[in-house]
Amino acid sequence: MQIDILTLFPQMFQSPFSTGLFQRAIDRKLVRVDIHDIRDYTHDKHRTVDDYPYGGGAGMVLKPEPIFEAVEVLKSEISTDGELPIILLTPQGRLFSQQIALELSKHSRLVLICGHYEGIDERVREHLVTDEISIGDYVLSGGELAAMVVVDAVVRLLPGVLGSEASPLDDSHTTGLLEYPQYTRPQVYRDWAVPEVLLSGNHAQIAEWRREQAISRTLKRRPELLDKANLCLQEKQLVERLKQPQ
Ligand code: JD8
Repeated sequence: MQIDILTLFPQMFQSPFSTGLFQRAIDRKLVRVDIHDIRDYTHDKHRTVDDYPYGGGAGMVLKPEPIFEAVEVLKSEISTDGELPIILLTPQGRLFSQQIALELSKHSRLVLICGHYEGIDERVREHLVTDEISIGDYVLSGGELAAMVVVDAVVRLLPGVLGSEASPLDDSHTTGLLEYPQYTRPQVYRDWAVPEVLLSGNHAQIAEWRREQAISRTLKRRPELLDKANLCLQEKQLVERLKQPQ
């Protein structure tokens, strides 16, 4: 997969993509992430990327020309078979989810556009962008951190990025349940003991305990997730029992 990111703050992308899982995926050529400075696509002496809003009002608006030109250069560079998603990170976008990450991971190429502080000329949305994504209902100062969130969630789904032992299909939000509690040594820390069942060596019983914990935790913290989770009859009965007042 090749990911191109358009931004006014290329430096912001340095550390996340040169660390851990990302670095490994890039080194192994499973993904390529290219950061483009929108300012490089201006033509005037001052490298102007924004201007006053028509109709007046506070703040500035990102000009359309550098963004169109940057995307057009990217489009001309490659013969993408199939459509090229051009994604704008914006509070007005569809709410990002594991489902959307999975959908994006099927493309061979993605272009992400990040604004910062200001709004963006509406003609970019209307005539260039093919998808608008928001990572959540809170206000960020720009699209950069949102782009990193999207890229992180997508890249770990690419074949070969996770080690063989971890499967993205087991992830919480793919299974539809929150994760069960985990423990490591010491067996007793400050009087707090690890649940007995985990020391039993009885793998069937451990699996059952973990599934129960995942279900009761989900019911308590994110009950709306249970509606979409894949539960067997026995697990559905457990949910009903847990719902009864104790
Ligand atoms: C892009 C500028 C700043 C501040 C309007 C547009 C995503 N989930 C999310 N929250 N916020 C953003 C986001 C915010 C952005 C930009 C994404 C570009 N801003 C805001 C308030 C006034 N501008 C986001 N994805």
